[in-house]
Amino acid sequence: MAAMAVLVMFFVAAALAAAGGAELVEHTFVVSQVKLNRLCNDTLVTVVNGQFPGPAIEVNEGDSVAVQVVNKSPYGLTIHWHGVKLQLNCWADGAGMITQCPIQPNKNFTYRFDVAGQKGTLWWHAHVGSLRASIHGALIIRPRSGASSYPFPKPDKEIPIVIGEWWEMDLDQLDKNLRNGYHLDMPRAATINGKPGDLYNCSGTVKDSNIVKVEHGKTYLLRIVNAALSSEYYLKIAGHKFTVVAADANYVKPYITDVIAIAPGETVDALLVTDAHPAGRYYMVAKASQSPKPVPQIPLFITRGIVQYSEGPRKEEEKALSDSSTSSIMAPEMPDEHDAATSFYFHGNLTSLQPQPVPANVHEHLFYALDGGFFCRKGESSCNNDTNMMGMVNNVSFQLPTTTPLLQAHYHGNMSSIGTLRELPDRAPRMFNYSKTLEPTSKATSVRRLRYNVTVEIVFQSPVLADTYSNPMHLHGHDFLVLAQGFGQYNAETDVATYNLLDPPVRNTVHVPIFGWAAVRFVTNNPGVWFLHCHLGHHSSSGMAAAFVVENGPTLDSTLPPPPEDFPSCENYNSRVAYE
Ligand SMILES: *[C@@H]1O[C@H](CO)[C@@H](O)[C@H](O)[C@H]1NC(C)=O
Ligand SMILES: *[C@@H]1O[C@H](CO)[C@@H](O)[C@H](O)[C@H]1NC(C)=O
Ligand SMILES: *[C@@H]1O[C@H](CO)[C@@H](O)[C@H](O)[C@H]1NC(C)=O
Ligand SMILES: *[C@@H]1O[C@H](CO)[C@@H](O)[C@H](O)[C@H]1NC(C)=O
Ligand SMILES: *[C@@H]1O[C@H](CO)[C@@H](O)[C@H](O)[C@H]1NC(C)=O
Ligand SMILES: *[C@@H]1O[C@H](CO)[C@@H](O)[C@H](O)[C@H]1NC(C)=O
Ligand SMILES: *[C@@H]1O[C@H](CO)[C@@H](O)[C@H](O)[C@H]1NC(C)=O
Ligand SMILES: *[C@@H]1O[C@H](CO)[C@@H](O)[C@H](O)[C@H]1NC(C)=O
Ligand SMILES: *[C@@H]1O[C@H](CO)[C@@H](O)[C@H](O)[C@H]1NC(C)=O
Ligand SMILES: [Cu+2]
Repeated sequence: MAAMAVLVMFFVAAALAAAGGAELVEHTFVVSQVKLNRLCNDTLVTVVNGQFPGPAIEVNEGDSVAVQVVNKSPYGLTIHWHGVKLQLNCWADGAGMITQCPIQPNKNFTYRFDVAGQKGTLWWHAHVGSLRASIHGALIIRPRSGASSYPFPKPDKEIPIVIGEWWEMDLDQLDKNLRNGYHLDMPRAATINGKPGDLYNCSGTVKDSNIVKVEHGKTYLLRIVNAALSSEYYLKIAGHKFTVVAADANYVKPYITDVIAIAPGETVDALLVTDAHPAGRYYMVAKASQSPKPVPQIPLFITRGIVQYSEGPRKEEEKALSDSSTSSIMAPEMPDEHDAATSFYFHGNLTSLQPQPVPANVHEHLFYALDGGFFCRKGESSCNNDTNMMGMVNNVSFQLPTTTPLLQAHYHGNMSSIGTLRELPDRAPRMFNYSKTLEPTSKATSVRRLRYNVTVEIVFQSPVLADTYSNPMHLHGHDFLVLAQGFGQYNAETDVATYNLLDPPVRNTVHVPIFGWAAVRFVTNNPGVWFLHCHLGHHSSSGMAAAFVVENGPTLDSTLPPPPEDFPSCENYNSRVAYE
């Protein structure tokens, strides 16, 4: 009888698995400091499970995820599930001092969340200070019914491509510097899947490159993440084209291109058909873009790996090649690092695979000017200085609360206990016009309250005159419909006519072009406190950010439940003063 029951149970379980029943995907992330060798140097880095990048989380849509984060590092930390919608689960968002106090050294916490209504590539990363530069990995969401239901040719293999940076400096110190307006720290190298590639000094060999092994005549799905702090990248593979099929875990109409533009926080899924000469070897190159002169130039960051056909050079040859000769490898011609148009057009060419239900009735019109201003430190007389430059939105430079996370204060109805709180204005006091001189700004924990189930339109404006970057603006807990983008100053009268109200791309990170603007809409369907910030490290850490407080709706299923019982305690916690 018991044996029978076990047998029945077994068949039930097997049937569920075959039908693709939702599963619990479990991981343990041990965060610790290890020495990793890059650029001929052993460097102490803070990573998950000893790996850089960290492990990929792979789920089927509808699965639940439980990640136990065991903090063996000397830093307080949180992990954020970048782009996961976390419906009614803001507590799991892992935004340091927005949703939770950091998990303290020698403590652990298990994040629990469901992945529903999204398919493609997302990622996870630390969300305290600048630790995400080394603490990150891919989060891969396949359709419930398997790879055969992709709306594009079934790939023979899937390959994560994580673009990142190799920092030799202490990332905690880096964040302190950024929060103080000091923006000159730079990574030592750019990386693909953690490898700097053969262009870097004290490297120069193929073994330091990410090698993608392929067979001729196959289709590969590249799951590309920009996990870098400092730069947007152009990605190319010599002799090959990409077909972009998804961005930020939302399908797009297949778009064929030989170059992918990807800003920090963005993800792109692209098919690669291996139809080049099988005896060849091809560089995969990621090149950072940067602001035009006269903005002070950063070093040029280029990392490259190799796409290697199985029919290509064999073992004996490989050894010789790894020693020196890379001349036989075909290199792509890259866009200029100042080329902003290629990125603009790449983003402009993405449309949703399916028509989108774009809400027509906008309840809240917000205009957010993204910019920099200078802030006077205590006791400083002359502070109109590049080294005092802070990121800001509508002339407020965001400051994290120091003792109570915003979500906790909101949940307990005592937001007013956050001494630095301020309501973010809906528009810029006037259009900023920084040509040469910076203007003063102030710091505050700027929030915008939003009722549940309202349609919000935001026009993000980058500065049009000087000292500027493109700004990849990322919203937690919601996806945006990206309706339009343009160069120059947004003009409400004429630019509305360019809105794509049919099939706009759906993204968690909107690329606001350099010298330009972008317009997005979203519906506040997820109560909680959701961080909105630029994903460039030097912008977000120095204050180009704000928080949306989305109120509860009228029903139980539009009400944020209480926090998990084992939620990280804030007891005795006082983050170092945000501005020193
Ligand atoms: C090795 O890394 C340390 C920091 O970890 C740095 O100070 C030093 O300059 C590096 N050495 C080389 C040769 O790059
Ligand atoms: C996680 O924390 C709990 C409570 O402090 C402790 O009992 C447990 O041993 C910890 N687990 C690990 C793997 O550190
Ligand atoms: C590599 O080293 C050479 C010789 O020391 C130097 O001239 C060159 O600038 C270095 N290149 C980089 C990218 O550091
Ligand atoms: C799409 O890309 C092409 C080629 O770069 C460009 O000419 C075109 O303007 C782009 N379309 C949009 C809507 O950005
Ligand atoms: C800016 O500040 C730095 C560091 O405090 C100082 O060395 C520099 O002289 C200042 N520049 C100007 C133009 O005031
Ligand atoms: C906020 O409210 C909660 C619950 O009423 C209370 O425990 C907590 O002490 C309050 N915090 C502050 C900073 O007032
Ligand atoms: C911005 O600066 C330009 C050039 O200095 C000037 O012509 C223009 O009037 C300024 N605009 C505003 C709104 O201040
Ligand atoms: C921005 O804020 C600062 C500090 O409050 C203030 O001095 C400045 O006038 C503001 N700028 C504008 C354009 O309103
Ligand atoms: C949200 O508001 C719309 C009208 O704007 C209404 O049709 C819809 O039922 C509301 N949804 C929820 C979940 O309250
Ligand atoms: Cu920015």
